[in-house]
Amino acid sequence: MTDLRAHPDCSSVADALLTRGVTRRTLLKLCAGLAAGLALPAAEAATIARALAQEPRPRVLWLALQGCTGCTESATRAHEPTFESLILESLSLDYHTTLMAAAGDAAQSALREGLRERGYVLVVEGAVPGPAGVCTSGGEDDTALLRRAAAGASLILAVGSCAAFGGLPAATPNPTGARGVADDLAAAGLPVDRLVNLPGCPPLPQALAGTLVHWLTYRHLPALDGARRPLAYYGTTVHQRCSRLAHFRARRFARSFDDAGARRGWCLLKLGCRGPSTANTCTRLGWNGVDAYPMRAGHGCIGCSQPGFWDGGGFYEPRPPARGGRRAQGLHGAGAQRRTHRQPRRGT
Ligand code: FSX
Ligand code: SF4
Ligand code: F3S
Repeated sequence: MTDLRAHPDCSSVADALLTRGVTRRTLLKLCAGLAAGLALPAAEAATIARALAQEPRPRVLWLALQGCTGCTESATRAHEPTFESLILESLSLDYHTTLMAAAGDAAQSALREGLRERGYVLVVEGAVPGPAGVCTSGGEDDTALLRRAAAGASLILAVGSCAAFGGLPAATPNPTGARGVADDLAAAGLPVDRLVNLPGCPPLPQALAGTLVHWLTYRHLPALDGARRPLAYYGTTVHQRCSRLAHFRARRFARSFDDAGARRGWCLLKLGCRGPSTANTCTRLGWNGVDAYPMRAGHGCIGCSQPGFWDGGGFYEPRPPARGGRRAQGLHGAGAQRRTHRQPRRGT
């Protein structure tokens, strides 16, 4: 794991990347990739490159609430760094309970220091506990800490389905009263206008790196949907670019995971695939730097980025009859965690 602490000699993200061995040529290529991922015109790659070279590295405070740390693992790709992980490591990551070397009083002091000056990026991983005292860090209630930290943030990223919508910790019977950041801030009467949800269990690192870079470049949030997810990454369903889509359209469905149809790459809808109702970018950008996603590996999408994940029913049950639109649905607010998945119109 690369050292994630601030490098005082590197003033910009580009400086930090160059220090880590990324060449200028590669940097420009990668900015083009980020612009494409953000669905921006190709010419915007130069704007992004300029911002990465000129803007000071943003200070990032990363709170780990009720989660499994899979979001951190996915973002940092500890065993094989990607460009996205290098971007994240090139920020000034001032506090991260899992990754920082400091512990105990030194960690608490880093948090205090980080919170002192407003304007940082607050990344939240994991669901927010409901009743006070359910989870604490350094003696402080996690929910109180989140609200205090949110007050001074210029940008709040709820990373992962747990932080965005409650996710696994909010699954029935939800013993900790877990909920997403938006629901918690709204319940406390705090604004959510600086919040972006990046759901997925875990989310794609490209969505995290791209959203951060967008903010660094333009100093405003990317276009969001009603669930505060960036449209660039969550504006379409994984179904719309699935390698099995032609079979879906031809109504060729595998009936078991080891039948001849499954071996020929037929559609997994009848085996419970939730791709048609799941907003995410897995089939567009791919996992692990390659064109990899669950349906390519022979398993249906389990809807890991949707509100209501995990309580939306068994993963291997065919979904209810078709209704709903091309886009996956998603809302933040009290109803989101109970929302189930919808099916597409025929032929989408
Ligand atoms: Fe949740 Fe993050 Fe799933 Fe895990 O901590 S989104 S359980 S991958 O890692 O919060
Ligand atoms: Fe792919 Fe699932 Fe859509 Fe079939 S239903 S095309 S397997 S995403
Ligand atoms: Fe999750 Fe479905 Fe992508 S299960 S990883 S949203 S294909």
